[in-house]
Amino acid sequence: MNTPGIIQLNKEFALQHGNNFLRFVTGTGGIPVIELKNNHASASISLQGAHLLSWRPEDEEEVIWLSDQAQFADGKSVRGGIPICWPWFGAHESRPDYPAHGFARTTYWEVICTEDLDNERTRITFITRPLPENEHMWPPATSVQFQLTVGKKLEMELITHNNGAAPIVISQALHTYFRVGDISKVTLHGLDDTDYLDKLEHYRLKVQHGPLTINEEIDRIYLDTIAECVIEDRTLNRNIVINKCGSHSTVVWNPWQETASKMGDLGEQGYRKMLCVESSNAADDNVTIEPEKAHHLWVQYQVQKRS
Ligand code: TA6
Repeated sequence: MNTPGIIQLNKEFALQHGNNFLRFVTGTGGIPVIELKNNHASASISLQGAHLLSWRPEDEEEVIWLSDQAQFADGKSVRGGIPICWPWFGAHESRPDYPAHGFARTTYWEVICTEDLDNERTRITFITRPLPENEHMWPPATSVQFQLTVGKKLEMELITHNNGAAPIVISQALHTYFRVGDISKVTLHGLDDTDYLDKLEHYRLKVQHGPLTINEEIDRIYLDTIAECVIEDRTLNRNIVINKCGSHSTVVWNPWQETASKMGDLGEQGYRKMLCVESSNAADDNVTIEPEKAHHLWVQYQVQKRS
């Protein structure tokens, strides 16, 4: 975006209160980025994809992993952060030529509101509208809004409205790349006894027994689960607690070394430092939205020190 565009965004939506701020800057590749700080956290969000790139609660290390090989360019998805997969998750059901994980992560989102909530939390509301290059892929008569609240906790809400006269069906995910100290010293809790589809074995149905440790490639859709998940990180000595609503599936992904090396933008050792735990509506958890109704996918993260 050109400088006048950034100046205009700052005029309309910048916030400043003492040392706390929200401002728009030109990020890598010329993509506009929001930088913000309040009493409890700092964050940055790219307007392409309304893609959160960083969330750092006060006195805490970065929580979100971003690849050092991430590419920032128009229409390119960013490896890391929190991509919004919408209005479908994974490959499109009937159109293999459509982009994986939908188009929301590579399209521009407009800011419609920024709010300073008592210096404790900062809220940004985004919408995205059909554009000539993607309108053929939109579910008919649909609008979508994304609300991000940054503070001690990170809260996100992805709201899909059906404004039409017929039901619509979507799938989606907040494809969060969590930053971990060392994947071999991480345990994921919350999915014990849960059925999952193993993408690495042609979506074979299996059952999780006990907590999850990761020492090889993993790509799973856990089914029929609304459970809180906890990433126990013994290196960074913290737990990341994940809560959600409006989602009955959870995706867990780490490409491990070999697959990562083929991806080109994950970096040599990146897989050691990340774990995707995605609050989703995936597989049989597709969502049908009736006319004049909306679906809310709500997610909240918080960090707790391990004792
Ligand atoms: O959410 C897991 C997954 O669907 C994996 O199968 C893996 O391919 C990953 O997402 C990344 O997808 P992307 O399109 O960003 O390369």
